Amino acid sequence: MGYSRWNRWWSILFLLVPVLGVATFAVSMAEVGPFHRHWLPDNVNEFGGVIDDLYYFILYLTGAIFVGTGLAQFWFMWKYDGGQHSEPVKYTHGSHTLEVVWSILPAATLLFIAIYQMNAWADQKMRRPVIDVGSDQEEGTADDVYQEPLAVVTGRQFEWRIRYVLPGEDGKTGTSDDDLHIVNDLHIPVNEKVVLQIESQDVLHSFFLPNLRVKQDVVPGMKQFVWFQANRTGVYDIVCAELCGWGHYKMKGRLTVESRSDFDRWVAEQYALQQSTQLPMTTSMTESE
Ligand SMILES: [Cu+2]
Repeated sequence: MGYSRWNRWWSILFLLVPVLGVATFAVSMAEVGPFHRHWLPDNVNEFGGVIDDLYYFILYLTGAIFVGTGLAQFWFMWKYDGGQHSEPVKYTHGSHTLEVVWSILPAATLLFIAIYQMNAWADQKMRRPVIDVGSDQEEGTADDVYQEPLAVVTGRQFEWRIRYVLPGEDGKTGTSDDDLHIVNDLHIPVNEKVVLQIESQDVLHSFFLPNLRVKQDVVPGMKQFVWFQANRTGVYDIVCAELCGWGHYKMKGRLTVESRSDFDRWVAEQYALQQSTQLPMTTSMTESE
């Protein structure tokens, strides 16, 4: 096969892919130049650091292996350049030792990550905040009393329906006429543990709060909970992270983290608004009948 100038261009082009890929990562992480603010959004969740640590740990590990194998590959191509070596290729039957080594090393690495992340998984997905450990004084047992969800968030094509579970005038939750219904606009108090109940009305969605490092698939028929503690006020995104139909791209909501007093005021305002918009409708309906 002829060793033409084109081969050199092609190899440079292919070499640019991993080089530019790694450079993009490095520049984005450094938050400079055109990639400023292209890396992870600010973490405002008290419990979100563990997710970031895990993410960076896996990124550095896989990054180092990627760069290492890339360099090794480049070195072999350069060392055994077909243009410089005219003798025919010698095929060997492989190495049993090498096979064992490169099977065991990745397996051990994956097993290590699986064990290393267990606590993060349990904290994020299993240890739902408990307000009372019960008579046995031990958390994680059957008599635990869980913190009630602040709101039920229902994903449906293509919006997030939010129902605040309020005690209302009778002081009891569960009487549905007390509840506050909102679409795509979730407000939560800052510096408090918040539990949300997540449901789907139709298909698979994924409730994703990037700034809180919360991402949970929303499965129809399942009752699921997410929890977090926001530590900075502000307005953040709620997005759907599971392709759920043609309008998936617009399934966005807004999360407002505010002080407890602002939150209480907002709830009262929205509740009053809900009552005032519902009453005339009811009246006109009865009049027309
Ligand atoms: Cu969706």
